[in-house]
Amino acid sequence: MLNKEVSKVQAISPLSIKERTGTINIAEIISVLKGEITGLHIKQAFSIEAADEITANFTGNPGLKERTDGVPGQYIGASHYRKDASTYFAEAQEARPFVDAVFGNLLDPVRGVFDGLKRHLHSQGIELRLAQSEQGQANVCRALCWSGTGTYDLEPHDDVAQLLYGGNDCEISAVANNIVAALNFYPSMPKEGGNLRIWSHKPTVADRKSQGLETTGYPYSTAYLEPIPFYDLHLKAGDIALIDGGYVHGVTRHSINDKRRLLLNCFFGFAQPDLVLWWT
Ligand SMILES: O=C(O)CCC(=O)C(=O)O
Ligand SMILES: [Fe+2]
Repeated sequence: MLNKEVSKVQAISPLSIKERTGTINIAEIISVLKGEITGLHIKQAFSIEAADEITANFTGNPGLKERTDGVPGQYIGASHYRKDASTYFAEAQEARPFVDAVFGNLLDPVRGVFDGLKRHLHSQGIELRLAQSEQGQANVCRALCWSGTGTYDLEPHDDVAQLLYGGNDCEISAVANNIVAALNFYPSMPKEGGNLRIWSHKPTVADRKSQGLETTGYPYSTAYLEPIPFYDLHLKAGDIALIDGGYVHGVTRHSINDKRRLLLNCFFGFAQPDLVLWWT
């Protein structure tokens, strides 16, 4: 007999994927924020020289830490996942010099997207800013290497549930009512595997509850995802992926003997009709 938790039919939400080579543009970013594009993959979006320098700066960074929150990986920066606002913002503040050091003397390409989007939204009467609290301000990005040892480097999850963990004292929790855009830059990628897999499913609060993932959105089981179609973004160093983080997504396994899989990640979305917040 089927397990009660996975016996109901998961709603299929169609994916709208766009893949091309070039430079990311503001219209596409807005399309993701509006829910018109689920996954945007820009190939060769930033230079290999910048990618290599970021990778070298990550490897030698004194702020590089092992994650201890149940998600296997190494990181520089702060993750709000499973943290209250004061802990998250204090950690972000502390990690700032190390995040800056990831870019060294480079023009920071993540900051470039932030600045471009900020200018555009400003002209529409919408403010874009880093999320903040009395303890400090979010960083523009965090740098991460996943180290899962099962089927996935990073288990299937959504990026919305985690906004509800810290309660309402955190201003980013309001974004959970809207689209949470996840912006990823890939400075180093293995030859095989490490795909960003997006499932055709955007879990509701009730879906998450049925899986016991109300405030984490991590990890969705193989049984739960089994009937759902998915699409893999095959990423290379220098690529950018921008996805609707409300859809279940994860990272396929890559060989340990291959190159490091390094990403720079951040999230943004509407907290109010005239306010877009950005955090990590
Ligand atoms: O590593 C990736 O490609 C995806 C990262 C991700 O989903 C996350 O940080 O929430
Ligand atoms: Fe994610």
